Amino acid sequence: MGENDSIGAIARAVRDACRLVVLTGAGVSAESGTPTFRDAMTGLWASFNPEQLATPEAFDRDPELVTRWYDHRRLGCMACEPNPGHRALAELERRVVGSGRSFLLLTQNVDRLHQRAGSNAVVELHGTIMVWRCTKTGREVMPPPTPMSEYPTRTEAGGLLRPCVVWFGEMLPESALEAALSSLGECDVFLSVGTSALVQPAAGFVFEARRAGAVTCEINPQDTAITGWIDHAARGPSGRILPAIVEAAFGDGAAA
Ligand code: BV8
Repeated sequence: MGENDSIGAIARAVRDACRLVVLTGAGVSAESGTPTFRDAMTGLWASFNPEQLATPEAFDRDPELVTRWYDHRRLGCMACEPNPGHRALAELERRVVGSGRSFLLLTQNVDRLHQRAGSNAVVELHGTIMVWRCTKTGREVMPPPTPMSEYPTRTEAGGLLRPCVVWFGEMLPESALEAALSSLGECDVFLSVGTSALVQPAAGFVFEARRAGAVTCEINPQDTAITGWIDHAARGPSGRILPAIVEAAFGDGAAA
């Protein structure tokens, strides 16, 4: 199936969907230049394995290093802008919800670019790098767009500030997982965008969607761990493919 055929098939699916669930990963932010999970390992971070930094044990072992890494990524995300892929997903939500159908965007990303692009129905499966909390009281703060004053950052309560992200080995927020699983259990179209589908439990969401009888679609420049369970795969960057899908589904030349 050529790229245009896949775009047409996915456009017809999302146009006719009654309950559309979208899952995104770091790839949807790649064209925004956000220091993704692995890119953030360039330069100063080249000698560290991300999975060794994104764990509670790493923070306990070296809070200064982990705080520096997350503050570096936080400021990097703030300096980036949503790309046409983020904006197309916000338009898709408006179109689906505007015609009385249900839409939910499940993101593994922590950069809040979906919200900055205008998406409202967003579930942050892995939390966000923009909010930090005290390790002692759990009190949350949104640090300003300037580097932290000290590494690690002590709180008045005598704890340390940590990012409100889900580290490897930590449970996902119960409300987020509940919202995701209940929407997957009744969706009729599932669209995976920009994820390698290697991180659990999000990697298993395609199976929940298939169990519900959904049509499954994927947008990614390359095959992923779930491509074998995908009905329609469009190969290319989401910043180009997503706007083409929304145009084909709802534009003047809407998919027949
Ligand atoms: C949990 C926040 C209970 C932090 C992140 C079952 C089996 C095996 C392992 C496990 C399991 N259950 C749990 C685990 C352990 C672990 C896990 O999955 N490990 C993996 C490595 C095997 N999971 C957990 O610990 C989860 N907790 O399940 O609790 C439990 C715990 C322990 C044991 C049992 C049960 C918590 C996981 C959350 C981790 N936190 N983020 C931070 O950001 O620092 S995950 C982190 O990785 C990011 O969220 C990021 O999203 C994710 C990486 O995945 P992707 O988003 O897919 O990004 P990736 O770079 O891999 O791929 C990008 C894709 O984009 C590629 O396909 C590329 O081709 C494509 N792309 C590139 N350019 C573009 C593009 N696509 C479109 N357009 C483009 N332009």
